[in-house]
Amino acid sequence: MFPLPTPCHASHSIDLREKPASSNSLLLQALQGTNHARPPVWLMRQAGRHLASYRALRQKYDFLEMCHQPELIAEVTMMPIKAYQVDAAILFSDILVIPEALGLGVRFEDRVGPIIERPVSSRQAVETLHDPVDLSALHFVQQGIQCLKPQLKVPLIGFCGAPFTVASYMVEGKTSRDFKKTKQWMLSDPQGFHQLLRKIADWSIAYLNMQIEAGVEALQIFDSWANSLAYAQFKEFSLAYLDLILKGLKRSVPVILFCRGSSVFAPELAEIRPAGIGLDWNCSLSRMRQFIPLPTALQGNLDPAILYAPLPVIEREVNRLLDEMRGDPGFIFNLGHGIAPDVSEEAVRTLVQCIQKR
Ligand code: 1CP
Repeated sequence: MFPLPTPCHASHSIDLREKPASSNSLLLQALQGTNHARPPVWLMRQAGRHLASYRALRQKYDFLEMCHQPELIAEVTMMPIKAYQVDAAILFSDILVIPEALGLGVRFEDRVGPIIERPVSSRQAVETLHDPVDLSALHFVQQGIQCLKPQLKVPLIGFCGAPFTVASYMVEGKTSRDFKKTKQWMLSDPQGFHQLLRKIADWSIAYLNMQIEAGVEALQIFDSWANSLAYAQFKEFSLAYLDLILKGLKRSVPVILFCRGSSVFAPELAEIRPAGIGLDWNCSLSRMRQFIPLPTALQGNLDPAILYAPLPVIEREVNRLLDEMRGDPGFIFNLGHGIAPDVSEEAVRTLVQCIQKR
């Protein structure tokens, strides 16, 4: 319907003998706990609606249509790199491409959010979901990564949703406030709910391995709704599957675990030995460091609402966090959650420059 940007023929242009330009990047060093320069900075949801360039492109395409086009994946992923020179790129995609690949019918409605047309609500329904033997329904992601790699000089972070968070959308059919259906199922038929989580974890492992093969240099797993779980529920229904995913990855690519509620669950997350943990803004990062020793990287954790503040306040708060984590070789500057869609680009630029001029 609309003309696509110049098609990319990435598979022809990658020189596999060449070491990636980003192999000694700040991000990858911080993920090994060995960065002695300034901390790297990237921001969750950096490739999204707060960018005017994104909103302009979005006028022409439906969101999922954008996720399906390798050239558009590359174009949007590059937008925050061009706008702010952040130290890492995050793949433009969504955690709900897995339910889509499972055939549940996913669409995104403006001002509503994601809708799953055929939610999953029983053990019988889980049994009909296919195993990840054929990933062709996700090949656009692989092609997007291949398209991006030759243009990128900073590491590319691939991602997926944590099984619990993805399950909550598959069960509720939309964004939920109380996770009533999810919790009712979890509590009344834990074994059936475990089958669902296991199926999503198997898909996530296959999907992340595909991203690794295609060239991502780090991964982040988003457990955006972990904060709805009680402590024991978190261990049984979320952490166990994060562990399964970490153990299922074919090659050792550093993985950052981010969950809302991480200030409560971080010590448990550290036990499964990810390369890094993304912290929400409720905790003090330097205090967290006392419980989570190096080389585990700590990522975060500026309150995303600080981006609404006057520019000098943004600078003050960024400097405060930089001072707090000064000299920590495993610190990655980020927000405690994603950038809100109505934040100004000037605010984001102020934040990034404040870190990069240190
Ligand atoms: O209307 C639009 O233009 C779509 C807005 C949008 C964008 C830009 C959505 C819809 N998803 C994305 C991209 C996206 N999603 C990225 C890549 C870009 C980047 O981070 O820079 C990533 C990593 C995600 C991950 C994602 N999707 C999460 C986990 C992260 C988080 O914020 O907690 C979740 C929960 C989703 C689901 C989702 N996708 C989009 C919406 C509106 C939602 C629902 C959020 C909710 O339920 O509150």
